[in-house]
Amino acid sequence: MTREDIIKPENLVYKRTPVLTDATMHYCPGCGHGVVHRIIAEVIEEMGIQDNVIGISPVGCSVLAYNYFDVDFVEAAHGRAPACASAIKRLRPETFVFSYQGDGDLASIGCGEVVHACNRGENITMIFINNGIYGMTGGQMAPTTLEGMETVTCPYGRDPKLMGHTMRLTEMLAQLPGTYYVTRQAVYTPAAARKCKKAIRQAFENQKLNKGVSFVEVTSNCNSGWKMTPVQANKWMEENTLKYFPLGDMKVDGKFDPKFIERVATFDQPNETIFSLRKK
Ligand SMILES: Cc1ncc(C[n+]2csc(CCOP(=O)(O)OP(=O)(O)O)c2C)c(N)n1
Ligand code: SF4
Ligand SMILES: [Mg+2]
Repeated sequence: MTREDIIKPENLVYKRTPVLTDATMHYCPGCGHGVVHRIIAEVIEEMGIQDNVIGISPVGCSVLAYNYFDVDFVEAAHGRAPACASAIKRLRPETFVFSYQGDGDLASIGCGEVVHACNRGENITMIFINNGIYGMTGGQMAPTTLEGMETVTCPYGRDPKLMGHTMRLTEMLAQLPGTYYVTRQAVYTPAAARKCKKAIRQAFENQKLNKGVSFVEVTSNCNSGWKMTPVQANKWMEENTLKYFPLGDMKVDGKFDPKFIERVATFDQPNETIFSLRKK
């Protein structure tokens, strides 16, 4: 096949979705944020709702998300995206509203906001990027940092006696009656990204039903904060993070997944939470 044949429109196998702008993303190579942005944009394009979507961007590495999506956007103060999203959806119920937050934003400073928005059962889509660290500010410990994991604020590894346990916030939210769909996905392989896209599509489609929050956690890496190459970070995530934050649905159509119920029943076994990630 010649170059001319390859570039014919009928042979096109990949194109950039028009829901992403031409702005160059500032994310580190290998970071999950860019992949998730693309997935969300593709879902918006495929659902034909570009003119009827309002996104809420957080404070964190994805603070500039509003520059990358060609849809209406509001920037919320740190942790406040669920409150902003709730108000916007109530005022404009005909729009598809989604919040986008990191783990420092959602699980730390915004922990109260997200719990109450989920408890109220707001009819919105929430996207939660859990990379186990505060990426933007230089790699401080987040509630989701694994036990034993080193960060700049726990350089000897997170000690649960001093710093609390690694928080599985998504599992907590699934138990609130206001959540209708709760799932944990990842984007570290093409297969995982495809599954994640299905979940994000579902989370947007659910807004048509007006049944409550659709919450998608995407377990991701922060290769810069973790001081690893992108390949090392994805391997590390698979070997460590996914053991504590396993992928899969927790709640679908307002009902618990049986595997999720089994898993939650083991949470009182303290040994399950002990990791030995220290490098020494
Ligand atoms: C009220 C307030 N407190 C603290 C900060 C500083 N700050 C900016 S981003 C951030 C953490 C971001 O981490 P995360 O939400 O996990 O996003 P990531 O960069 O990892 O994607 C913090 C603490 C701020 N901007 N505003
Ligand atoms: S610092 Fe971490 S979260 Fe931020 S863009 Fe880089 S890899 Fe992604
Ligand atoms: Mg983070």
